[in-house]
Amino acid sequence: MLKDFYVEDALRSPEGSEVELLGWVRNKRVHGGLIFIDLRDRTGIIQVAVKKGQVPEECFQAADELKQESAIKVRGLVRRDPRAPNGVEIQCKSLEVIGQSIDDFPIKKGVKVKFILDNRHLHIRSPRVAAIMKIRAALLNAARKWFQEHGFVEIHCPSFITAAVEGGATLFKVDYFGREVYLTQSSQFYQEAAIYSLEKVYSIQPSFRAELSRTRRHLTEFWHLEAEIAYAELEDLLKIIEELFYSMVLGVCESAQKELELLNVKIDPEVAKPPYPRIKYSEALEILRKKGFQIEWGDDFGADEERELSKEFEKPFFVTHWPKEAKAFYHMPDPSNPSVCRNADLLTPGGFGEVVGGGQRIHDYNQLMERIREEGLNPDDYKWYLDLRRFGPVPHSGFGLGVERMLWWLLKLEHIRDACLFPRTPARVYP
Ligand code: NSS
Repeated sequence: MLKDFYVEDALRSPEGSEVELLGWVRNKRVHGGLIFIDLRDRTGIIQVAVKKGQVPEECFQAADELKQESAIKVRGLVRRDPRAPNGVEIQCKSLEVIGQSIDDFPIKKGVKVKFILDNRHLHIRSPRVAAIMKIRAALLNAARKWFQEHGFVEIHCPSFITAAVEGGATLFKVDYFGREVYLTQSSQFYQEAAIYSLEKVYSIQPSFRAELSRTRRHLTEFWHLEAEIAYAELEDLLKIIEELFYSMVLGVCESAQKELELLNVKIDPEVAKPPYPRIKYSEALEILRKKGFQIEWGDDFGADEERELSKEFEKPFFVTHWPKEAKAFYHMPDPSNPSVCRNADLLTPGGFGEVVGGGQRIHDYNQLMERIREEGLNPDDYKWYLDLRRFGPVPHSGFGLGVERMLWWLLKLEHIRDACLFPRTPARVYP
């Protein structure tokens, strides 16, 4: 029983044609001898009318007893009817129960957020969640297409690691056969190793952060789209990021129109059209101080600062040249002003904030060693990473984009967890 006919096909079928549909009962309304079933599948919802006398009695009985989310097979005739949702109704000729729901479906209107999250495995059947997941897939399809067209090789990196990429404070510890290792925060270091053979690489895989921040934009496990490019300097990198970002937004607009409509989200791709404004950290600091933030030179921006700063912009924008102390040790100090680095964050407008972090890496062995020592890190922990600077180092740059962060902004989601099928936050590892 391989399914090859869907609700969207039925909606397009000519008046009077006979169709067979497999789906789930989204909703049921009984009006005496007439039962309306909203049948749901991956492509949409269609109304099925089951009329006493027009179907075998056992089918009518089965329809009458159906509970929400039962799986059914329906055969019937396509009828245009302006009263039906979508303007089409199936006049049922036969109905078969494939999988019975043995209880009342627990997800109902008015239930609490916690209850919905505890029942995420059932809640994801909602058309809204399905639409978000399809848009998420469209976003990554567009990214892969862009990378392929630009000569990047997709690689896959380990998740068990032995030393921090983005600082020790957010490392998840894992007992690895009695040895303490960590879950990776970023594939960057492996990508840096890979460019010495593949030159332009990208990966899309989970990263982990033991961040106790209960904000609308932090997950403990998120999907990280990262790329690393040999010979690229900061300016080259910013162009790559904005071109990729734009093509991802365009990709969603082109291939997920139906889903955007379902979510009632309108995206104007012009918003994401390069070039993006670029401001230096020092300028961002000025803006924030004028807005009343008491923020010291060298501080990284928190959620509040990012939100307020990003309200000043209509387009995604880069904040470049961050002080050394605000970011990780691997960022290349700017030769013309070594207190800042050749790095950049991309922030989205309208209060959403950082979506991409990246920059040019230190490729000189001694300079990297000096920064590792300066940060009080143990060079032994970074032995293989330092090794990359011992054999033919070249300038290179890269970035990481938070997939859920981008969706959060693009779809103006209430919370970043809405961008995940099964979100992981400090309070949630179930289901
Ligand atoms: O810490 S980042 O800013 N940068 C890196 O990890 C680099 N090592 C990436 C690289 O250059 N290859 O994280 C990058 C992005 C950041 O802009 C967010 O969009 C996302 O990863 N990110 C997160 N998303 C959701 N939840 C959490 N906790 C989170 N942390 C980072």
